[in-house]
Amino acid sequence: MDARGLARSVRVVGSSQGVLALRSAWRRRRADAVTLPRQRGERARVPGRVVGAEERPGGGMIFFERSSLRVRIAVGGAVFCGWDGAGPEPSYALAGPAPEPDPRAGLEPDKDGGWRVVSERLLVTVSRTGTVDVRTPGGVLLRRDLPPRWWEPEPAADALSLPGDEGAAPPGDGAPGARWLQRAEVAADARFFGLGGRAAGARLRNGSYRLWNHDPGPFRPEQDPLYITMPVQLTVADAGTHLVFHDNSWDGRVTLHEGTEGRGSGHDRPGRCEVRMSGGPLRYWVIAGPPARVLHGWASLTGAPALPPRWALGHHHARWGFGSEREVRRVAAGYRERGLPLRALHLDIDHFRGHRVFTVDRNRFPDLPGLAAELASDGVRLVSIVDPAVKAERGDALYESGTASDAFVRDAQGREVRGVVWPGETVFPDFTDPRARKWWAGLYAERLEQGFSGVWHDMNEPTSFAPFGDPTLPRSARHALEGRGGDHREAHNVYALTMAEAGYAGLCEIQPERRPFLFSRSGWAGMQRYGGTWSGDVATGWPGLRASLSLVLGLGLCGVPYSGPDVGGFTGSPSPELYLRWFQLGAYLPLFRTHSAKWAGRREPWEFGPEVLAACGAAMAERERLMPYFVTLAQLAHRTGAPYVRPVWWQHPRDRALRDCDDAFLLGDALLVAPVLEPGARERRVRLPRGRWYDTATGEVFEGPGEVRVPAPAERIPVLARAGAAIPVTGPDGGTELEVWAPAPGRTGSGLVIADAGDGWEHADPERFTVRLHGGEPVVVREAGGPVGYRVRVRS
Ligand code: NBV
Repeated sequence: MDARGLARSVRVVGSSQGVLALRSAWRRRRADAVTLPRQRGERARVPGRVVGAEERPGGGMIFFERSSLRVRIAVGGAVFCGWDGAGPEPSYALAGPAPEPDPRAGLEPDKDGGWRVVSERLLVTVSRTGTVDVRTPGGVLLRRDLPPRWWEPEPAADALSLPGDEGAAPPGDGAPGARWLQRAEVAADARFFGLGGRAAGARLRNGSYRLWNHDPGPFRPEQDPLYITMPVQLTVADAGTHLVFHDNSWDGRVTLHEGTEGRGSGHDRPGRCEVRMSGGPLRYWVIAGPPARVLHGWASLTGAPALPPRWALGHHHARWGFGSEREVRRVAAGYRERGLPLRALHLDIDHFRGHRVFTVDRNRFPDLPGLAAELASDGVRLVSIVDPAVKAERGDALYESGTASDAFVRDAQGREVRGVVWPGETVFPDFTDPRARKWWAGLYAERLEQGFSGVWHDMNEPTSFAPFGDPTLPRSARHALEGRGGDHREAHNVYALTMAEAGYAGLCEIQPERRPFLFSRSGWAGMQRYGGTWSGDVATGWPGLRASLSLVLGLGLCGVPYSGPDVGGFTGSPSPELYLRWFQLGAYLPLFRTHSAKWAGRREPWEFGPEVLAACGAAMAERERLMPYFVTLAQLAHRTGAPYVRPVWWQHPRDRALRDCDDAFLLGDALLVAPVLEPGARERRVRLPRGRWYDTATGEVFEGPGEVRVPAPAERIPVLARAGAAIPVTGPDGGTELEVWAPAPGRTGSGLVIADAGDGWEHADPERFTVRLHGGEPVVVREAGGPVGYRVRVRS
């Protein structure tokens, strides 16, 4: 949060907070100045020349004069490179132990004294000075990592890794070790995606992106970084698609420069990418292949995306400042009376007693379990916000129990680190400590007893209000880091990830028969194992609407498939038109939630006039109709890592025009959604991937690839269906039916249904269908044989 944000929060929670925040910011500055090693001189180091190599499982260890490089190809094809003795573990990103090395990948001498590791899917060559090339088996270059450079603090630590050092833990005692830089080159035509949630994406333009989770306050698209940063880059080029993940949670920066092509002159300038880290290990993974395979590989490495319960795929409504049970009932009734299918209501910090997490203000919310039961009978769940900061006050039950469990972050002198958040002076659980996680996990029982069905983690970058400097914990604050010990410089970016781990474990343990519903504002690589995320405080305005889509697309490509914006934006009052266009986009995103700040205008669909209400009603009805499709997409994301919301180049990454298009998206394989992102538009251009597409509203046929104009009246945004698609939808009788779009002549189509029970862990078998033309009419056949089992509705 910046000064503006602080000023606003001070207005909300009182000026005494401002004084506390000022004191805390000074304390933070002093603690860091006293504790963190002052920068003396630095000595630069490069690997030097190769001096030897040894075969190791999945590849080998290559020794240089002043460093070593472990190259290891895993079963499944992911390549691991670790410099200076860094191994794949320990890692907060990996879902479990590092994947087994591929026994078929071997080390061989290469030309000019270099080495190479050859596997079925990739060829890795290491030059005698430490340049690492990753190529397709056909020899096409995907990326070239130039020899890294380290800067060791003086007097130089003995960072030279000797033979036998493999697997040594990265610096974990809080010493930064060396900062480092690695430059890479990619194809001149390559486009970059990823790096977590970046509002200006989804395609990342030239520039520098910081890796440090941050609460920017209400943000506009040009603001960076935001709440979720990740050293995960996806590069898409004619040569192929690949993901590179630098497994390092320290503060860093990625600088990207797209290349330029010499148009046949042979003078291509490669795309460049530079990663700088302020400490921690230099180790990275590369996963290559078509986009779907890359995301599958990423999910295999870092974990399957959590499966939300079915209700979480419906419409949610939230507001900071419902303020009372009465207001919650009024809003729920507003939806009910208008026949608008609402699935969840979210209670923000105003339902806490004095903003204290895991409490209830009983004056304003006297009977939450009763309210929850009443809403549940209408199919509406309650979701609770959960902030990590705990009011630091003797006698406070949560504070006392956390203290008894020694759960809070301490400074180098062993004193509790205090910050300032909504309840006033607060302490922060150290989620990198397994004991603290266990303690925290148990607290979710209280939320479930209050009748909540899910949780919404906020303020977990972590944010501590500060009128100056970084609004987080001191960089010198100590963390357990699973027993290795270290400080906030290493723990900061994984704070929310480990909080999510605790919350998820708690919910699983307390309600083992239910799927936890959890989404978190901040996070890091691997967060999808525990749940999703949302846009955070996206500023209301047309740029914010566009940013909403960028965030969802970009996060999906980092393996986090479940997310969505604050529909209508967090701040201010959107015009009816902006609200409607946001709502129409939201209806096709995994998390479909209206939300806003306490000081912002209303976000209920009926607050914007009858036309907007009618169009919002239509969008909500369509969302409900598509529910079986969303359930299938959630299952697919869980099983394969493929995001629900995919860039339009997903199946055609070599189509350069598609690569540059980020104003539309594919929802699964079957639908292409083209939101209206500009005021006044009543039609829009849509760039189509190859094949035949139908405007689902008019039935008009379009042939891709190419750009077409599609009507976009106020009542709806353009949605196109792929020819041959069989889409599971809710039929008029409430049962699932297959909506079928005829394949183009001479072609076939397909469909998939994964009909899960909506909650619980029972495995549902995928049902696959083929669509063929017979006498000009589409016919659906179950691939496993037997009757189709669903009513078929032909739409074209
Ligand atoms: O808890 C209040 C808000 C919440 O509504 C929002 O969604 C979060 O992103 N929260 C941030 C804290 C304060 C924001 C100024």
